[in-house]
Amino acid sequence: MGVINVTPDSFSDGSQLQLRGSSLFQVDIDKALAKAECMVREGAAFIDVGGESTRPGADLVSLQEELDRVIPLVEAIRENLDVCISIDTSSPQVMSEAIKAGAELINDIRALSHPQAIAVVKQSNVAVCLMHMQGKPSSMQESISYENVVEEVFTFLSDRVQFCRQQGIDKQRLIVDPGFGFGKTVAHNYQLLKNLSRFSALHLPVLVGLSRKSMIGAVIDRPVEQRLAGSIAATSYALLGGARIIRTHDVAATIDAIRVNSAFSRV
Ligand code: 8Y7
Repeated sequence: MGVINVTPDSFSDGSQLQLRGSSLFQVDIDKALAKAECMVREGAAFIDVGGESTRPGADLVSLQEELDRVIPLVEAIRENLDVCISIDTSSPQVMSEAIKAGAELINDIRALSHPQAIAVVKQSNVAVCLMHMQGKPSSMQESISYENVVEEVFTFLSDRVQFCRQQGIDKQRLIVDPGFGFGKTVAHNYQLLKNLSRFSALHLPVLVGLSRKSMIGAVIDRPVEQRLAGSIAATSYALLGGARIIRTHDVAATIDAIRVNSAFSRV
């Protein structure tokens, strides 16, 4: 899953997608589409389009702004590329508009916690990625507390899966994600990575996002643009632990890691 963030403060690529000479943030559709095209050529099966920055302490984005950022890009990808479009949002209106524009996967870091989100999912046949987060993006790294992070994340995901199933969402439409970096210390993140196979008890595909995250930066002491090798190392452990979808900013290198893991797993 290749990531395309269309946020002005995205730490890894948003600023590069800003239109030259405009003071207001506007998405450069041609650039974003070219980037998506490149990721598809490199082997991405999904493109994850996000317009809300979830960095700790990031500004809240208005509904209209989020729609303006993501919907034209979803449409452009739908018209030009043969790839599954994932929409990274927690807003039911954005989900609904993105589905109309061609999105087939809802990637909700808030695991459908908005009261109207489940209705949107029910009225469609899109897949949903349910992710664990402790707290909310603005303050999630401030007061982190777990007795047993692996079991608490497992129970949360298990409950959200049960909720979706009770609402009539087919199991085949669900994906789970432990949410690396979302209200977790570096140690919690590595405990989750080491015990990722625990989540196979949910009998659903596991998605992980490790790419360039601070859990990588914290151990190698490098800025975001120098975290590829560290991210690939972590990705290999995740694959060994049963991860089925890897959310990444670096598709080509991640595909290589997946191929090496497949060869390793086959013998
Ligand atoms: C994840 C994610 C981000 C993740 C899923 C970043 C939107 C932060 N991380 N979605 N989103 N899983 N499902 O560093 O780990 O890319 S944003």
